[in-house]
Amino acid sequence: MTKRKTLTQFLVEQQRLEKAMPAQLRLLIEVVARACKVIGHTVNKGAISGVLGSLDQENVQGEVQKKLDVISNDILLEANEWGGHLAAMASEEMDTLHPIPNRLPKGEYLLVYDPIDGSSNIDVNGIVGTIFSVLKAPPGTEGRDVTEADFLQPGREQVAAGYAIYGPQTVLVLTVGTGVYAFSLDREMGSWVLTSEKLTIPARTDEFAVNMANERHWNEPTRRYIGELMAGTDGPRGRDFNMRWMGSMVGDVHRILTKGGVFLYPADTRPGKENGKLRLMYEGNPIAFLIEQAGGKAFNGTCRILDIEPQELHQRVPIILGSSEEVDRLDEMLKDRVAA
Ligand code: AHM
Ligand code: MG
Repeated sequence: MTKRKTLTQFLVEQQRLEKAMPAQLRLLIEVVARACKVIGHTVNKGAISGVLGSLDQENVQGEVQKKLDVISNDILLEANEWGGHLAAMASEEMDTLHPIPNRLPKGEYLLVYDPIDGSSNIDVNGIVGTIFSVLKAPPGTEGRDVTEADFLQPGREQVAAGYAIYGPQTVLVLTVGTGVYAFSLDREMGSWVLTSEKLTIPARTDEFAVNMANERHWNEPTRRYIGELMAGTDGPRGRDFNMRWMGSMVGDVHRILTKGGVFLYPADTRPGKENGKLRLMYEGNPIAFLIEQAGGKAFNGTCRILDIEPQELHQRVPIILGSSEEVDRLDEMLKDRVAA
C-alpha cells in the first residue's frame, strides 16, 4: 500500500521547500486541523450525544443558533487560545472579536472562522463544514489590545485559508498560497493524509449551484444569466446545464473544486439581502482564496472578492465563484447593465 503524506509532513515540507510558511503558521494550522477533527467527531455522533437541534438564542446576525454552532465555536476557541500563535479570533457565532487573554502567550496571527457552515443541514444529516481564514495582525499590534479594525484587511492579505467538510468522508482542504491541497481524515490512524494535490477547477463547466427560490429577487442580468443556463440546448448557450444546491457552501464549493461548476449567492432586492446572505470575512474571503488558488474566479458582481476593503467584521457579500468561463460571462452581463 502506498504510504501517504500526513498533514504534518506536508506542512514541514512546505516550510522547508517553498519557504512559504513560518513555523508559527504551521503550528497554527495544525491546531485548527486538530479542532476540526474534534468537530467532525462531534457532528458524527449527532443524536447519540444530544448535539442536534437549536438553542433558544440568536447570533449577532439574528439567526437562531444551533447547538452545534455554539459547541463547534467553543472547540475552536479552546483549541486555539493557549497555543501562543494568535493575537485574537473572530467568528460568525461571536458578536465581536475574542482576544487571547493576557495570562496566555500571544502570537502574530488573527484567526477568523465559521464553525459550522450550512447549519440548516445539521439536523437532517446533510453536509456541513468549518471554514477558516488566517491573517497577520497588523504591525504595531504587539503590546496593545487587538481591535476589530485590525481584522478588516482585504482577503488578498490572507496567509492561509481552508475548510473541513464533514460528509461521507471528512476532508480538510487547505491553501497557504501555493495551490490547494486536500487531506482526508484517516479515522483509524487519527491523522489527516494528503489525498489530492494542486486541485484545479476547469474553466468550462456544465453545472451551477444557486438557490432558485430567490430568483424573483435578483437583478435582471443575474436572472437572464441563470435563464440562459436553464434554457439549455434550446437557449443561447446551446448546451444543457445541471443544477446542484446543497444548502451548504462548503459542500457546493467542494464539488466545484473536485469537478468544476459555478456557485452564486447573489445580491437581491429584499431589505437586508442587498449584499446576499454570506459573510465576507469568514465565508467569502477564505473560499475565494481557495478558488483563485485552484485557477477559478471569485467576484461580488463588481470586483474581485479578495480586493474588497472590509468595513465590518460581519458584513455580507454577494458571491459568484467557480469555473472562470461562467464567472466571466456573468461579469460581462453585469458590466453591460452598468454601462447601459
Ligand atoms: P450558515 O453559515 O448560517 O450555515 O449560512 C451559510 C449557508 C451556506 O452554507 C449556504 O450556501 C447557504 O447558507 C444556504 O442558504 P439558503 O438557506 O438560501 O439555501
Ligand atoms: Mg454558520
